[in-house]
Amino acid sequence: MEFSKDKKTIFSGVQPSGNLTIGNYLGAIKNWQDLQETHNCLYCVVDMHAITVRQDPAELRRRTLGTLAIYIASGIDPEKSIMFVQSHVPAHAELAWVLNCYTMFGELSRMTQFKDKSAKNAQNINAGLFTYPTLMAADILLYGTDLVPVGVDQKQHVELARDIAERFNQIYGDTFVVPEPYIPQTGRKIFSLADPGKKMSKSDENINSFIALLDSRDTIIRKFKRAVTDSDTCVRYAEGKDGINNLMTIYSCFTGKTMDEIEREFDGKGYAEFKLAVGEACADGLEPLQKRYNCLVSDRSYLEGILSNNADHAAYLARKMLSKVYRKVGFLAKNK
Ligand code: AQP
Repeated sequence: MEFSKDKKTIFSGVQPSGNLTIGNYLGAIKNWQDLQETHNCLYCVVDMHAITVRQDPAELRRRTLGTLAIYIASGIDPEKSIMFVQSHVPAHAELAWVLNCYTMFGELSRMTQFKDKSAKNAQNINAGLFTYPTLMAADILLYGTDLVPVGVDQKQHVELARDIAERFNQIYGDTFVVPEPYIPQTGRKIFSLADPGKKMSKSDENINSFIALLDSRDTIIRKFKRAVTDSDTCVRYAEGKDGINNLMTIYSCFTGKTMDEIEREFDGKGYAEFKLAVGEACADGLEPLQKRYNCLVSDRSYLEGILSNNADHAAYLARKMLSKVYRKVGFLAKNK
C-alpha cells in the first residue's frame, strides 16, 4: 500500500500484556477502523512496552500474534493499514535512546502510569517502566504522526511526546510533527467491573474486573451480573454512581443509545434487568469480532506474512526519520 502525502498520519498500538479487554477496544481499537479510510494508518503490537512488566515468553509470543488477529477481526484492513510488531522495527528502540536524552527525569517521574504500575509491581520497578513514555514518544514521532487514537489514560504520554517533539524542534529546527491525542467521546475510559473507581485493565489479577474480547457469551453475562453497582435502584447517570455510570457507558458504546435514552428504557426497572441487557448488548456486539478472530487465528502463516511485509514497510519509513535525527544530533554517518 502507498502512503499519500495529502493524508494525515495515525499511529496507535496495544501491548500484548494480557487478553485484550473491552476497555482497549472501546477506548482505542474500535476507532481505528474508520480512520483508515481517510488517513495513513500504522497500528502496532507494542511488545517492547509489554516487557516493562514480567511476561511469560511463550505467552507473549502467542498474544502478539493474537493481538494482530484481533486488529484484523476488528476491521483493520491489511490492504489499507500497516500492522506490525514493534520489536520487528529496531528504529523504535534506537530513537527511544536519543529521546531519553531530551526527556527530563522530573517529567517521567510525574507520569501517572509509572506511579500506578510501580505501586502494583513494587518488586520490579525497572528502568524500562520509568522510560516507557520515551519509547512511546519514539513510536509516535518516527512516522510523522499527526493523530494518536488512545483512551484517556494515555493522554498524558501523548502530551509528553508533544513536549519532547517541541523541545527537539526548538534545538535542531523542524524535525518532528507535533502529534495530537485523538480520544473518543464515549468509551474514553472504561472502569473495572469489580472496582468502578479503577480503570479496566487486561493485566488485572481479578478476571471478573474485565470483559475480555474473547470471553464467551455466558462469561460476559455472568461478569456483568456480578458487576459492582450501588444501593440505589434507579438506572440514572449521576455523580456517585460510578458502577452504573460505567455500565451505561458500555451499553451506550454497544447500542449507540444516549444516556437519556438508556434512562428512559430502564425507567422503573431494576439493576438485574439492566445488567442482563448490558451483558447481552456486549456479547452481541463482540460476536462478529470473535467469529472473525477464530478463523484468523488458525491461519498462522497468513498472519506471519502480514507482519513480515509490514515490518519492512514500517522500517523503511522509520529509517528515514531516524537518519534525519542522527544527522541533526551530530552522529557521524557510516560510509556506504
Ligand atoms: N479501561 C480503558 N478504557 C479506555 N481505553 C483504554 N485503554 C486501555 N484501557 C482502557 C486504551 O487501550 C489502548 C492500549 O492500551 P495498552 O495496552 O497500550 O496499555 P494500557 O493503557 O496500560 O492498557 P491496559 O489494558 O491497562 O494494559 P495493562 O493492564 O497491561 O497495563 C490505549 O489507547 C489505552 O488508552
